[in-house]
Amino acid sequence: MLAQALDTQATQEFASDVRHYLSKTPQRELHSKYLYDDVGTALFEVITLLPEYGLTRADERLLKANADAIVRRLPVPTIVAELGSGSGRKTRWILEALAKRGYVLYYPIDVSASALHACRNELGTIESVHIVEIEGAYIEGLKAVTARRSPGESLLLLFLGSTIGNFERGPAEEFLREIRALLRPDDSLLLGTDLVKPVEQLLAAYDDPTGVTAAFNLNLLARINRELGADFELRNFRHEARYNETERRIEMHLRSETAQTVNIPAADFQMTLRAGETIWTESSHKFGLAEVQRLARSTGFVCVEQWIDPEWPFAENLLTVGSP
Ligand code: AVJ
Repeated sequence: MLAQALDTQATQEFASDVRHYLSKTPQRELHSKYLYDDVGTALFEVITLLPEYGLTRADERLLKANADAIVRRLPVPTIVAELGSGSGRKTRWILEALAKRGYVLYYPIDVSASALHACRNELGTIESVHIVEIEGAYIEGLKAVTARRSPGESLLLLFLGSTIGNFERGPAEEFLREIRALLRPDDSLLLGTDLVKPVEQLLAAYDDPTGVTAAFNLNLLARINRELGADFELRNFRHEARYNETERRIEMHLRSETAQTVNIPAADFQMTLRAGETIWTESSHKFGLAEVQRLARSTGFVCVEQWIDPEWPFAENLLTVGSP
């Protein structure tokens, strides 16, 4: 397909999702996957540097410290695929550890072409590692990988950074089952999960005093303005992070500070927001260690090991395809 046609298709899907999620009652929503356009991706990279946001550093520390231990559990040869590779920075340790045993094929899967470029820049020079970029959504990308591999190759699938936390708990389970259905015995899934921690610590991580997370959240409205011709007045909205105790998750919202009407021409949509009404843009679920083990079991995996960061409660969980 022509790039132009793909672009039009993506924009139409964005428009119809925006209309659908903003129409939800009583709580309007936007899908968190749309936070990551080029601006959003760059802002998220800054978030990972904030002192209040320890998640990414914990993820990286764990992978760096335990790459050899993780790799020791994998058959030879093992190829690697990653869901939402981003810049690929934390993947280096796993690839280097695997490359000690021989040639490694690495498939980063990402919807963002710029993330895939960054990934090649970051990892393209590691000796014995061959990168094949897959531009696309998670499941379609994973299907493309499994369709290409040879019978003797095991797969290590990486799903890092607690991105699983963006799913509600039911859909997270369904998603893991879908992944499981595409895997074979001997395959594994390395799943990063942010752990439950004191509420004050979580609120500071998702509402930092420099306002980077606020910019990251507000950029979603700016993106709708840019791509769908909308007239969101960004200064009339405020970033808000809440902890939902029952669901054990951080919720990001955008609060309309006044009563206002917004037009989104490309989505053929108009809405009037009440003063104080919010648009829910993202959830970040937090996990317990035993919960991850149960989640693995209930989706056809076995959690064989968990590595926990002592500084910022976060776990790297190695799941293998269980015997039936
Ligand atoms: C990339 C989904 C793991 O939920 O912590 C960071 C995204 N949102 N700050 C997270 C995010 C606000 C992040 N994940």
